Amino acid sequence: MFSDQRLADLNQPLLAEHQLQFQHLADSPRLRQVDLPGVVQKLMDFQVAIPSWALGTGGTRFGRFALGGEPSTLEQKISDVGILQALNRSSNSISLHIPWDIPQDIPGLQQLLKEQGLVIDSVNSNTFQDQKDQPHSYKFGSLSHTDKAVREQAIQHNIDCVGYGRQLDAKTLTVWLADGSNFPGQQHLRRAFLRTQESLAAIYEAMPSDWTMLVEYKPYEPNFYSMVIPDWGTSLALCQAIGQNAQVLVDLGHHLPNTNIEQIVARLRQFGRLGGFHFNGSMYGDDDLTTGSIKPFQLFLIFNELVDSAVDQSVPAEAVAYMIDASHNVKDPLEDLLQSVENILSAYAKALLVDRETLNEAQEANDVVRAEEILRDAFLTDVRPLVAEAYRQSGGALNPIAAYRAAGVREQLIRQRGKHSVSTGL
Ligand code: LRH
Ligand code: MN
Ligand code: MN
Repeated sequence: MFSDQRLADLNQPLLAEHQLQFQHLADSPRLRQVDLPGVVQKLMDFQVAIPSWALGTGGTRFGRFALGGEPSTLEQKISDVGILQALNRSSNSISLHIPWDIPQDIPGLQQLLKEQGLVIDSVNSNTFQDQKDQPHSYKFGSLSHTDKAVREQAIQHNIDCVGYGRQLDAKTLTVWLADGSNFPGQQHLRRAFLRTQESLAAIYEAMPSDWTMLVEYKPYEPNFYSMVIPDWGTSLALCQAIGQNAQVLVDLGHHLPNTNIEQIVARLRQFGRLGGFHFNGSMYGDDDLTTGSIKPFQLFLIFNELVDSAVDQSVPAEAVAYMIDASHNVKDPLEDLLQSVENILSAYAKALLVDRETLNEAQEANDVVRAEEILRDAFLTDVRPLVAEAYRQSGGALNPIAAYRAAGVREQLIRQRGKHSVSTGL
């Protein structure tokens, strides 16, 4: 859909203005000390995975308003991520959700992934819904269930997910559990934790040694009295009990209001247990809004911790898996994902502009205002020319959303797939 020539044609009218803006930024006295080509290179290297379940219009329990042209097969989902990747060159991987995306034609999928320059980064298990023909129900939990037979079924499902992932060269299993209780007394809190730990350990044992298990936490929903893994402390304790390749996954929407997420990120980096992110925007809770749409300063502060810990020799070097987990019901999902990626890159760019040496000095001297102003200087910089330059240098569109609209992508997808195609997902 987007050949190099097509992208060059779409970029052409925007090029002169872009160059002016980039130069203006490069000439700013505050940034003269900064290695801007180095920053652009870091942005070009940064990749964020796209979840297969965010490519269709999200619904709420009250309803769903289909947009049309939604992908209904794994092949179509890969092709949609290919469109994003062609435009921003920053979304080169896909996260699968089993059983919504059971891979069938493995050689065909491998070929398609290769053509689009994509990889499968992780597989997510699903023990929060009962599947057709499944002998046991997850109504009262899965890995934490009181009945061993239910736990074994859930363990086996996770092992099967690893099997599917291996066929497509994924190396990460993400586990999010809906397990918990709705009423006081319903569940024995310690025993539920221990059963979960045992089940996760069994899955971990069955995983190849070069795989990572990401353990996601969430304070409430679908259970409203207690969740078995409600917070990062519980995730961390489970990971520490299981093994070094078990890591904590931070979903930005899975915190109670006003939680200091950047501090959680700093702690997990320090302990060598930050495995990855699910990026999204949150006003109240697990809203799954566009990343950076509600709290851009918080997103910047999270990236500030990531950049700071990356240059600190005392922090364990570890791979962090970046993924978006957002989906809702009023935007075109592909435009929403382009916005999310752009907001993530902007937060990263701003974090890279922080004058870290002066910040350290100000912190050591307890100069509160100076320290805060250093962060504000970086946060308030308009980094859009840097992000656009990263898109351009990596062969993408200077303005991915404008290019998406100018090319009439959604209209084409509706023509190909119809007005009522339905995607699997949340
Ligand atoms: C539920 C949830 C969670 C998982 C996703 C698959 O809250 O959004 O974040 O990662 O479903
Ligand atoms: Mn998530
Ligand atoms: Mn969620």
